[in-house]
Amino acid sequence: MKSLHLQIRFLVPLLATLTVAALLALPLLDQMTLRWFSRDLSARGAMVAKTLSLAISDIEPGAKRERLRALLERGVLDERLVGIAFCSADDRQVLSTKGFPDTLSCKEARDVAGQKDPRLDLASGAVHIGVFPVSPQQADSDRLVLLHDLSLPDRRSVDTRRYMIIFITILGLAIAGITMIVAQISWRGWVSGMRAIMRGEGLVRPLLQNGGGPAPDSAPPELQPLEVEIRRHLRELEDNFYREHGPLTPWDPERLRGLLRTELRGDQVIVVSNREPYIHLRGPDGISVSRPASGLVTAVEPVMRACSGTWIAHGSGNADQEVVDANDRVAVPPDTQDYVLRRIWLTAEEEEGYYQGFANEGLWPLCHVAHVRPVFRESDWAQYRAVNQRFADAVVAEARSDDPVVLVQDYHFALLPAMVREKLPKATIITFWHIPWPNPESFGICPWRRELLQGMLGSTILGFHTRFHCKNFTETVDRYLEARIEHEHSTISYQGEPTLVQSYPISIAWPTDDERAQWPTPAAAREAVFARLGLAPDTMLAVGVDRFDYTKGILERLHAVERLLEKHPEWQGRFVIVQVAAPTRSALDEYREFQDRIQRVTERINLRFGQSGYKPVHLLAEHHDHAALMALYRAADMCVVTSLHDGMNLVCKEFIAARDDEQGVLILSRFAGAARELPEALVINPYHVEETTDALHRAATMPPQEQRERMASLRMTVREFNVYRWAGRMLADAGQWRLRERITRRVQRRSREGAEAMIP
Ligand code: GDG
Repeated sequence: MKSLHLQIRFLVPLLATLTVAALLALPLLDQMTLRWFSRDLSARGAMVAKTLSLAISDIEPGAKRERLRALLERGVLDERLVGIAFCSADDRQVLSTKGFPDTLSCKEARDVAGQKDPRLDLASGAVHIGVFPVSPQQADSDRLVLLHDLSLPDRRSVDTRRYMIIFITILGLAIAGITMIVAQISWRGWVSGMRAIMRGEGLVRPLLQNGGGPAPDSAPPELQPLEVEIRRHLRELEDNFYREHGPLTPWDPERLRGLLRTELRGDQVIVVSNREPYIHLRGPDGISVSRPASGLVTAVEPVMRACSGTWIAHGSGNADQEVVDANDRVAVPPDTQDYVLRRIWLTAEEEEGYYQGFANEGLWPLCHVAHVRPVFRESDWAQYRAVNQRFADAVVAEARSDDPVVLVQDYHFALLPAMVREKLPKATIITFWHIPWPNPESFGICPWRRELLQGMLGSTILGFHTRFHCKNFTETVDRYLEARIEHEHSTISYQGEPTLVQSYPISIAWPTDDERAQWPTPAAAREAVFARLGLAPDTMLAVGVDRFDYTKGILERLHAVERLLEKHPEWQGRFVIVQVAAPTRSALDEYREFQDRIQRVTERINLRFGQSGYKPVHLLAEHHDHAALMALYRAADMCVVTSLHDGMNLVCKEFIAARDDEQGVLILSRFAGAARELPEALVINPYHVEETTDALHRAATMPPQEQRERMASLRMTVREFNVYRWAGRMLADAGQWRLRERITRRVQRRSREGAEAMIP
């Protein structure tokens, strides 16, 4: 019914258009028909006149008048001729036939005949007048005037008009009928096509199937552009919804706690790391608490807050011993006391050998392959083994059951998993390697490569940031140990004990609404930062936040800034990079030399491009508190991460989380694990100074709308792939593993009991 209504609405204008066209066309058609007839009559008249002229020339002069009359009377026997007159050269009528009107003179006839339409309306009807010379060769020839009846053409014209109206009406009705049928069919197709699209059939189905041919039930071709358009709009709506609301079941502390309650049944969680999450320091005003600059701490702390376990770490603060209890424990964080920090004390020799020596001079450069030679000393290795054992003993001492969940953090404890496994065979040991894992050849230069691999394979689960690192590790084991590798299940079985090797990209805790409420607005942050650093209001501000480490690509970053000022002089006086370089490992020569070098390069660039009140590089080589970092992130126009090699890099994720105004550009090294998750950043090769320079320029000139698009997308990723997901996925895998272990043990026990019962 609805479609009929629609079609009538469509047909009425169509019929109206046809009627108007017919009304306009008919007079034209009339005129045209009459013109044809007129031309036809002229030709016909000429022929009759010629015949008569020949006959007239044969008449003898004596019999002329009578013979002429008889000739003309014979001529008018033709039904279409009304009358004929014979006129002399001086327009005198010599004689005329009966039908020739008396009122029509030769002169008038000649005048009418000379017109375009030689038509004359008489009382008896309309006539066509033709005037023809009897002897065309003579200038003063006598003339014949022929009057043709025009009623016939008029009648024909009326007939033509009637036929035309009938024809146009039939044509109109036929067009309308066909249109109705086609419209009916297309309308049904459209409606069903649109319904299919709205149901999502045309949207979720792949458009191409079977080697590139269209999907058999894809939308009809005329609907495909519409389908593409609807698909795009729906995707945009979906994206906006997703951006605003996040995933339907987001990973947050509550979900993580739920997982610990259900999948791990509240089992004890013990974290082991070198760096402690809180450092107690004695200063002139008494004891204060500080948070170290460490990606590991940034990531693991929120997880511990959620699961209330025990964190075992090296007590490195000068007031640490003063605040612990008799078992070297202290509840942290100071305000909420969510979990227990168990501190391990290291002697100066232990710290030097295990931490500075083997871990930081050996394993750190070994795994980063950042063109700094690893140093391996026998004495460092001995300390490394001893300290790993001390921490392993502490884990055993802290365990309240024989099967705790132990989270081992980083390259400082490669040997610890096997050591704990020896004492607590049923423990679930999850080791997470926060730094990259190199290829087998690079790792092979370590004299104790086999021992390190054996130690790590004491883990139940071994996690890296990226699949690429997992692959490198598996290949390294394949190269140096006798182990069974099952690529399909991502497991390595060494001496009959399986280890799951998986990638778990680490992240940050997404800021809560309460946290965000404490933040200054970007404008206020900018004002404060600009005032503190004495920057001009039109400054284009880039920030870098790193530990002062040679792997972070700080030198390459400075070279790119220098090149930018050379290549684009318009930025001189306006482009500023603020580089936070938190002091780290300064006891090591390699670090001291690197840090000195950065100081020198900074001074050189500032000397070269600085002006009164302007220096392009602000190197802040000191530890900043969290609020100061937030202010910088929010004040900046761009954040620059140029690591030469980085397991993940959390600074880029912190910058993204800080930009709830969806402004600011992230420049990110492709050698940071984060680059695999954050392609909307400007991804660069930090070794290529020109490329980084161009990225700085592009970031500085990027329109706000593009910044918004990129930042919104980055924020969506970091919010969803947060640190609770990182921990949750590892703990969920651990939970499944424990379930399988329990079932296997039950099955084995029952079959053993069954076998014993069989013995008489
Ligand atoms: C390792 C891997 C991986 C820096 N300066 C200050 C400060 N920081 C904080 C940052 C950030 C953290 O330190 C650095 O994290 P990164 O991830 O960049 O780097 P690493 O410390 O090298 O961490 C790395 C990480 O482990 C986690 O697995 O991503 O690839 O190398 O959170 O904000 N914090 C404070 N003051 C500073 O001056 N408070």
